Amino acid sequence: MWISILAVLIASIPLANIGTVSSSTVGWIEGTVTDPLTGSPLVGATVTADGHANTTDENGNYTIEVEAGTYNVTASAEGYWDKVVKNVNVTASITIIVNFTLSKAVISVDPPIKSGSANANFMVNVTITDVFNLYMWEVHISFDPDVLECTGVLEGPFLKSAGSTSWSMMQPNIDNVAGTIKATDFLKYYPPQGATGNGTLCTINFKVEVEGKTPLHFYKKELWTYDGMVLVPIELGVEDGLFWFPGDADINGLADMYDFYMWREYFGKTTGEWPSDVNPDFNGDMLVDIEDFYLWRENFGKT
Ligand SMILES: [Ca+2]
Ligand SMILES: [Ca+2]
Repeated sequence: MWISILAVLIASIPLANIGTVSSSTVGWIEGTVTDPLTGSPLVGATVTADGHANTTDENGNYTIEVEAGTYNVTASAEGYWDKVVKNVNVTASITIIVNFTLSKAVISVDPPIKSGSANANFMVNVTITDVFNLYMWEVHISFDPDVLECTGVLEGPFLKSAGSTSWSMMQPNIDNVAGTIKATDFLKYYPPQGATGNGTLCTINFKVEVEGKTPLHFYKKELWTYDGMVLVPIELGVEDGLFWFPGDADINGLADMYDFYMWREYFGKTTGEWPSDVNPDFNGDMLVDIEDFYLWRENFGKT
């Protein structure tokens, strides 16, 4: 199912090039590199074909001259994930078109850091940003089952904004012994457009077993778009989440006075109003208040 990329390989003979052929063994790879979300050409993107490289012009176009043969062609641009088209077959005197749309999608846990006291319940979202035409996703997340118990996974609004989904027939697999959550969802009837932009794929509910630390780690994350024939993987970045012991607002491994200062700085604030790499909300109720101070005091000196 991954060979769909052949769909974008359209061979053509450019008449303009015929007069310039210096060797009958030379052919060309050319195409455009664009941002799928805006449709804009990417200027100055680098395209390489096994050592031969060129950059895109102001219209996002590139040409690479190579000896006839088979090449892996890679496009890269700052702020985007590299994309590789494998086994591009170049024939002498022929131009083969390889167009790229580059992804900058990132999957993450939101909020990225949570803490909570024993028996507290909290939820985190699995969110996606900057995705284009999403049709299917699958994520596997691991956690320490001594620290957390997963009590449920709910479908988010993002994918179903594009059409009917498979969620009700593909129940998430939750294993509180191994500490794993496996969830997947796809657009059942392949509508003309998938889901584009930013949104929540699913919401995960946890119960705190004991105050402790565990990453919420994506050990598998795959997104697919649909090219009219088959599903095609979308390149993406990933940001794991973190469950952390209460009292350590600056996440340096120790609950001390600096964490109190941070708690005081964000007192009265709600989730989103403090930086994503700190956590002054020790009980995980999305608000920094006096309850969090009591937890800090209780945990003072802990590592
Ligand atoms: Ca600290
Ligand atoms: Ca709180």
